[in-house]
Amino acid sequence: MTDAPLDPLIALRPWETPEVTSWGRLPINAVDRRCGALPLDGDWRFQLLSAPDAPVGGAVSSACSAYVPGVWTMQDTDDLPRYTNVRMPYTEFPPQSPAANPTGIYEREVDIPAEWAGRRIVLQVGAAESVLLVHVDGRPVGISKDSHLAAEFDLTEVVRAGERATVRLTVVKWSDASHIEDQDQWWHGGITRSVLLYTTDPLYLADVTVRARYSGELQVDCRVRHAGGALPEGWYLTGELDGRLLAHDAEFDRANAEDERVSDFLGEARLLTTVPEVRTWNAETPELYGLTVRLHRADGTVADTSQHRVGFRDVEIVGRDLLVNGERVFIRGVNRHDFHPLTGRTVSYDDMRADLILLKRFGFNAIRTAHYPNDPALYDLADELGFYVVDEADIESHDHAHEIADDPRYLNAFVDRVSRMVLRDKNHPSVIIWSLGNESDYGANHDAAAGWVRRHDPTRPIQYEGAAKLGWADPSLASDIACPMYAALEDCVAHALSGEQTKPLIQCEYSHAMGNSNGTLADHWAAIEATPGLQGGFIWEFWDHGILQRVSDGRPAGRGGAGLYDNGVAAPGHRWAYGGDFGETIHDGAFIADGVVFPDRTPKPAMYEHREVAAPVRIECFRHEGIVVANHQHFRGFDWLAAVWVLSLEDGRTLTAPAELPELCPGETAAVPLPFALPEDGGEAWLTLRVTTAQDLPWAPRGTEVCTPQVLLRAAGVRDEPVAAGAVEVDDEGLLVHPLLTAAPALSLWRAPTDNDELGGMAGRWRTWGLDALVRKVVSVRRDAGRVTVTAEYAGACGVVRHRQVFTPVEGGVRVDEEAELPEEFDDVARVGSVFETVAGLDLLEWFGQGPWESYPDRSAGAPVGHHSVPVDELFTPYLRPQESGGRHGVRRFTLSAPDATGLSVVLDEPRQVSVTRYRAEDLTAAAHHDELVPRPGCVVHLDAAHRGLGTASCGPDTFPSYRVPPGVHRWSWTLRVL
Ligand code: IPT
Repeated sequence: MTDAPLDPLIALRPWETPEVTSWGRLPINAVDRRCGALPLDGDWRFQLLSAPDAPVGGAVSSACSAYVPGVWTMQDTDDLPRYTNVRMPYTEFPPQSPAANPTGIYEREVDIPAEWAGRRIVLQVGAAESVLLVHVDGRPVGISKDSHLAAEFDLTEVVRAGERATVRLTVVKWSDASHIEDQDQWWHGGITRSVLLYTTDPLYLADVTVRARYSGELQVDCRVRHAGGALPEGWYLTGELDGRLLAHDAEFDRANAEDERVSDFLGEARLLTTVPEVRTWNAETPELYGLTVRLHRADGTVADTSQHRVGFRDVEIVGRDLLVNGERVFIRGVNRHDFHPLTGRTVSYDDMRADLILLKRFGFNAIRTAHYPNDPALYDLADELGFYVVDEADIESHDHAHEIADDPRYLNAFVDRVSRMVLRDKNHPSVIIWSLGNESDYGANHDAAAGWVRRHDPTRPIQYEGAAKLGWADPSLASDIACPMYAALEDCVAHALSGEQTKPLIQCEYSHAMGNSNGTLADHWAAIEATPGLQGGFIWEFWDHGILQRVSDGRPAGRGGAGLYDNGVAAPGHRWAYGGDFGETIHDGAFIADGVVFPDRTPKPAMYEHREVAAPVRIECFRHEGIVVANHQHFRGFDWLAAVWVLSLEDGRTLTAPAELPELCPGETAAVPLPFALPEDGGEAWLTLRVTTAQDLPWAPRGTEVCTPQVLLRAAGVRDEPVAAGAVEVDDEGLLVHPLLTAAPALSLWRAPTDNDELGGMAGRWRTWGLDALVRKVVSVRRDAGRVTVTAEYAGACGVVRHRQVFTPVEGGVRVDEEAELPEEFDDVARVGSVFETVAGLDLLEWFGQGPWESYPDRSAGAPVGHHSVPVDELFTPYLRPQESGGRHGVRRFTLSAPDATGLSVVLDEPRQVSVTRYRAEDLTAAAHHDELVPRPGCVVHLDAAHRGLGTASCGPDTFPSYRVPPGVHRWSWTLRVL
């Protein structure tokens, strides 16, 4: 230890003092100072201490540096990321922290511009987790907590223009605040958002509050201050909205005047206008106006300016409906964390923009900022691209929720976090709901925060799941929305039908996207759209938070890993790390990989399912007067869309014709004539409307696919395979011998458990039943005029499946009729079907059925029926933890071929679940990470008579009973031919 007197900021031990939320920090506000500021991002000298009160090793040496903004946990320090969900990664109770408490000292010099002389100078730290201590030239300046909002400190009296100052930012990782930042994500430490210095005139805009109504009324409330204390005489404000001058609210001015313009040191003024024929804002047509507020000195010169983008819109709850501009809008939302596989919690503007663009392209219109306020740029993008935002305060006390919710020591922190979020984000039209946080039980601290919001911003509703769960209709609770998480669909529908509903029902989390998941999403949306009172929800979640990790030394690749991934897969020598991969002993494994996109933002197949359930254009049905097309938007027609008709015939033909979308208002339908004379022959016929963007949009170039609604025009005829002369070769074990098969068709009841299967408990039951290791015993092989009947038994641990295969020679191949009888014990299995393996070289799958993306019985709405063609290596979806993957639903027939067009074809008796991959189910079951998989040279082909739905049981409801595989007799048949 040094003999130096203890630093006062350290002596206070603010990391164990929840009452202290800040010291010396300026009030947050909605005046954007990013433009024209002096950026301080870049490499800072850095030292990582073992504890906040450990001695700093002399001058912080320049030998070691850290990049700002960035988390040190991803920058080659020995403090690595760790992942826990609910539980804290240490045992200390709130407000205590562990003695081993990594603390980063960031230091750099800053040259204060000479022209800033006489001006006010402010340091802004965009975000630091979890306690920030600021020193300038060794003098204590301030403290801040609240890891996802900026902290500002007035340096006017601390630095001198034209001179150099040394800024030191000390960031303590674990604190009393960590107990209320216990969100389900990686634990990091560092400065995660930009640091900057800005300057203002001593006379400055302290805050601007914009209220822009659907009616076109605009009210702008401004607060003015002077650094010297007393305001100078004669200041005044002007405002301009896209060239239109705002008027002063005379009444407001008069009231203020009587009050001596509020006070000596706080000036207030209100500007007004009404825009006739205003272009209103909503997520479909996010119209924005530019507002400039100017603060003038008495001589008319401008002392300060504030720019805002204004969206005119109303949000209100009427009855049990949440209305935007009077419309009951559907909330097609996703929960989005700040995440990047190389930089952890630091995300760039381009990254945020890419996130939102992708979401727009897949039909999302809403974001919950799970579980903390996001970077200011995200809200700008949401305003601009069109998203409804549930803005959530940085409060999750999950592990100690009950204690903290009523703990008065944390009262200040709750109100501080919620109020600071509201003060910063209140002017964004995208923000339609304030959220008090996540998973923190419900207590007086929440009510205090809600009270602050209701007084300060009566224009938006509040939601909080922890309150709502105590009674979806209870008016006394802090939540205006019934916002459950993972509620059973039948409970939601029952509530809406009960007559008891008083609040909009919008699930804050639903359809948990872990691994191969999001089963029953289409069923949810069918119910939501059909049931007044249900308004949607937020899928959990956007990201798979896999960190790019070097396999050689187990460290995060960090910023050097740029480009070391593609299409959802990490480059050789790397993998996507999840909980436990950095040597943590307490962790929650792959539960961190539960998003609809891979860690590199590659969309998972579930995204296509969402895109279709959100389709703005629907085909309702096919009637004698034509195809009935519907507009499923809330505010606009189809003029932004183009379309083409595609007719897919079973015989292989695909016909196209231009489509004219009818002029329809939201909610309207119209019949359009059938674009084709349906050919007499050709078998099963499907008509698809391929809808694309008609022009370049901020989020999609012209021609981007928006949806592909579809209707069946003609059902399949009876498929007949007449017996032909010839023989089928079957060996003494009853196994088919075929030149293109390396493993004969056998019965399969096992799939590599999905995360839902594992965490939902199904996989455990299947293992207990022995379905992963069934023992086949041939019972009889009967040959009868070219036809061979094989009976076998597959024995599990507590039951035997009888299986019969009848091999019949048919024209050019063999028909296989199969029957499996499952004992009552096996009352819910993964699949019943055939599995076989092919020779190497058959690398292209072409099929008629649903596709082209992966689809499953309860997740197939996004995969239209048609002719699809995908290389075998691209059929597999590289879920982070290997599991059942790559299935295609509703397959009628397929070929597997080599480049010289040799290969095999299979025709199925009915649309079936088929998968063709390089992996056996046991290969997938045995691997923990995708990079451990070794592809087999041939193909592993599954044809399923029945395949269990995916559901969402890793967190939430299982698939519906109708998508489960019952015991008893299953029959299926298929015909195999050589091409
Ligand atoms: C819920 C959390 O709010 C969210 O952060 C995440 O953990 C999600 O579940 C699961 O991935 S809480 C859960 C205990 C229902």
